[in-house]
Amino acid sequence: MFKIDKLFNKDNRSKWFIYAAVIAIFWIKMYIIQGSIFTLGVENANEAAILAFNPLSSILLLFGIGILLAGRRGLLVTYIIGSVVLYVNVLFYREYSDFVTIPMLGQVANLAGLGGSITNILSVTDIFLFVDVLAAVFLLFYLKPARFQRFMPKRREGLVLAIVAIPLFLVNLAWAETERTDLLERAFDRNMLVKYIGVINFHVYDIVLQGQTEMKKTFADSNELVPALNYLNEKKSEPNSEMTGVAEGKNVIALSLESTQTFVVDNKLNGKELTPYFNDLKEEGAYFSNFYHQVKQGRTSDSEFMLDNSMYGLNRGAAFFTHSGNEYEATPEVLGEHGYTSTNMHANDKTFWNRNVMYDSLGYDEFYSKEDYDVTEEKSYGWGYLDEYFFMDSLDKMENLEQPFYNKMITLTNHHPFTLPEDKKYIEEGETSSGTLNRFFQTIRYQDEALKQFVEEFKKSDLYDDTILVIYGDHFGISENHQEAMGQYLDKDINEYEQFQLQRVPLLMIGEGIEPQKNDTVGGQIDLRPTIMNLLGVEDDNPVQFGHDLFSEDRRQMMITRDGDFANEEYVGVKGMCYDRETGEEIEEEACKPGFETAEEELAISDSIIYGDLLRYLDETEMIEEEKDDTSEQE
Ligand code: GP9
Ligand code: MN
Repeated sequence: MFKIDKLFNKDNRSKWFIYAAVIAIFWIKMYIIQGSIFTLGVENANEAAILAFNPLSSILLLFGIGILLAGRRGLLVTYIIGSVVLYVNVLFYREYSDFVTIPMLGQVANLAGLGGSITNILSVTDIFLFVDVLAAVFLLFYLKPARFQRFMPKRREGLVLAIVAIPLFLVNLAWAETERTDLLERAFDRNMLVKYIGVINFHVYDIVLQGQTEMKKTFADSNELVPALNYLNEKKSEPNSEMTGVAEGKNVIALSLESTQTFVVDNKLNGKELTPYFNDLKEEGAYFSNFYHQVKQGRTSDSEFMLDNSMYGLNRGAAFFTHSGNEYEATPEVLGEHGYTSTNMHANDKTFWNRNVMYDSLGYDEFYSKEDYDVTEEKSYGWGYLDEYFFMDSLDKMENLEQPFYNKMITLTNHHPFTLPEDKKYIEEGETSSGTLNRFFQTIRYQDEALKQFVEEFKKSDLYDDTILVIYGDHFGISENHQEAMGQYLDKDINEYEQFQLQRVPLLMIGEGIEPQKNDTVGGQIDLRPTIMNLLGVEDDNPVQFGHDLFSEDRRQMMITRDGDFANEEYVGVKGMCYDRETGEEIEEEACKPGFETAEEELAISDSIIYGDLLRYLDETEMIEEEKDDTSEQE
């Protein structure tokens, strides 16, 4: 029978005391590291409390496993391992402002090879991070006080600790979700994850994620690429030959406008245009009015993924995070073979969306992130560096790039929650029932002003004649939670069809050889790569692309969303319903059946490539297929 007296008898009392002390010391150490060595951007008291609480579950898990496996010795070993893991992260953070992930372990090895600069990231005070470990070793092996000699944790106590860690972690997670919904699924940023679940739990999460990815990869084989290649071959369309090479050898700027939807173009608030500059600018190039974003949880990063790969992002999580270790044959790589330099410019933390890692996988030469911009408090607001300064600095950087270049630029200010300093509000707030939408009008107007400054300066620079500018919206800014307010602004009921049409984002291409035109073809971000490559006249021999040149006359007019909805020339299919694309009238579901089927098939094929990391088999598969073709021709 369970005896409560026994549990708290003298021996056990001192045992519980030691347990509590060991856990508390490690907890304090982690708290200090997370709070004062890492800069995690704690924004309010709730976040500070989460940060203080999050070490606990991981400590219990770690020590619990140690004790379960090897009793007292196990506790000591896991204490040391935990301390070393924390310290490796400290060093890594000082060098890279990032946390270690499994795919990045190679970089940890680099740390050791830093030679002279290793001294820059070591600090004398780091010794304090090991005072506890030294004290424990001293106590256990030198002083050997009787009380410690009697401290013999039982293995089943380890099991209890590890089990208790689980509900504690769930509490931690639920608490974190009060700040960020779908934290683990969306995994925006490692800094953010560590802020909410702590650095050790983050490693557990990373290991699980990596395990899942590896499993899927391991079970994939090269044969799986064949149906994908056949499908893509069947759907292939010829690009517009008149546009082939009109921008040969030119620089490309792909400019991603944050949260910019097509409904703002040529639209007004209280008689004032929301995007006066863009409205005029679009008359100078090819403007696409039925161009949709196709992103899911990876948001901006999904749009980048599609731009550079012409493959769909994933339905869950961001491929930038989950599949940064895959083999790709992306735009930067292909253009690199044609003498292009590829760069990214985005004045946010480089770890956001795992960009620092993914850009390497995609073959970019350089990433200019927050640390490369002159980010000061006066020039920042909300999400950070204000667009006008971002543009100005970026132009300077661009002027020094080796040409020809392919440069992606990503704006930031027009991001939820859409706030601005007073003196940057060039129009009044809206008056709908949604504060978010009301403020969005102002940030959109601000972005347009920043764009004006940039393009006008850019036109004066030497670069202008040698560059094509591709401006596109990355995704929606106003979610369906604001339908009612949107209805008030647009003066119509927002049903499923209207909501779908609100997912259109502007696309404008400007440059010599691109005739000004309004193009109504139905397309999406997946089509950007083949369109750009055709303009440059670059033979892009990666057959694994789902997009079709937007200028092509005989292209398949079809845009598929990550939810399996679609728009084609005639219909819009949303959540099983079918609408006439132009009138918005609801029609027989039957009419959309083929569209839904294609959407499902295409997404599944794209997923199979990413989950199976199938591009690694591309060369070998193509060779086998060619040989087969040759032999069948001879027969
Ligand atoms: C952050 C920026 C915005 O770097 O790309 O990200 P989002 O939330 O729009 O995906
Ligand atoms: Mn975005």
